[in-house]
Amino acid sequence: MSRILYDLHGNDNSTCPRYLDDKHARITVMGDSASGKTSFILRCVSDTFTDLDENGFMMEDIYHTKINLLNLSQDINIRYDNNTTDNNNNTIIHPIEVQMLDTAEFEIADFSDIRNEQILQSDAFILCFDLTNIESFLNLRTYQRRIERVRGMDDNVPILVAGTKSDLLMERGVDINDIIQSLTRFEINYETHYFEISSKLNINIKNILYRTLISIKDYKLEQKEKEKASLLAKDKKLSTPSSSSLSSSTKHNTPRTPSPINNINHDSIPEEINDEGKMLSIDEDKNKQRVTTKTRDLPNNNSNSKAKDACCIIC
Ligand SMILES: Nc1nc2c(ncn2[C@@H]2O[C@H](COP(=O)(O)OP(=O)(O)OP(=O)(O)O)[C@@H](O)[C@H]2O)c(=O)[nH]1
Ligand SMILES: [Mg+2]
Repeated sequence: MSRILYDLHGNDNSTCPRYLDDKHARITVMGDSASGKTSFILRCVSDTFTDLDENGFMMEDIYHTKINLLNLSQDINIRYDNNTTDNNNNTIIHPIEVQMLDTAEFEIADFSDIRNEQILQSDAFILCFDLTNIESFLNLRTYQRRIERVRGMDDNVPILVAGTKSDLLMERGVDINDIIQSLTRFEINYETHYFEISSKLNINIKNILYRTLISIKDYKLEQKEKEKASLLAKDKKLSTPSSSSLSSSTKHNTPRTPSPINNINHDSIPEEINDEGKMLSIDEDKNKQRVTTKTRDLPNNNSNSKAKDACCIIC
């Protein structure tokens, strides 16, 4: 399998902690096969819907788009409170470069490094299930557990849930009360982090995208505050009388506390999932599926810019 990871940006900010990068957002879309992931992403980035055939299956892609949060909020009639201002107190609204990773369905035993790396590099996750397919709903917890195991239980990385194909009203197979109950159990806020969407009819697509980007903003802010607090605490400790013998240069050379994001011990990721408490039945003996990867050009793009410079109607 070829590597498919989020793009690094210019000026080699790959070493920059994710919480300092407020111009880019990386969203990983997960869910069972045929749960509507690719259709959702294509609606987000190019405002199109194509009835995808089997050729669309099992491909992992990264799609790019630019989104202006203010425009997006106006489209869905939500007041956008932007607290980012320049020196003259003017509001700064820069478009956010959004990357959306379309993952292939993964097996419960798939602990490949590449998958873990994808999870670590993400700023948010959207878990898709098909409202007409109960199994895809029951499998949601698997994806959430995988994220928790790789990123740690105390990482509040945004996880949103999309119930897809909401236009297929007559075929709906998942009860709303079951959804509320399960999400509450998984500590996912049903009111703010759950959306019933239709990529076909373009229902709630902008709403879930907006909520995801706002959640990313809040999450990065929270990370920044945590980092600041930890540095202050360190400084305070160093300036106590017991440490007065330290020279000032020693203090300034104090290494930065590693970001919680970068401070994950890969060795601590267990070899297998213990699924106590999971509400789903998964065939653990299924053969691991091969994942193929490919970068797919978006419709309406310049010939050599691929998905990268796509600018959707949302901008
Ligand atoms: N009616 C309806 N059909 C949809 C919608 N979204 C996706 N579909 C159809 O559902 C099927 C699966 O959609 P995909 O977007 O390919 O699903 P996927 O999750 O990317 O599937 P894999 O790539 O196999 O993991 C396709 O036939 C889509 O046309 C929707 O909102 N409404
Ligand atoms: Mg797909």
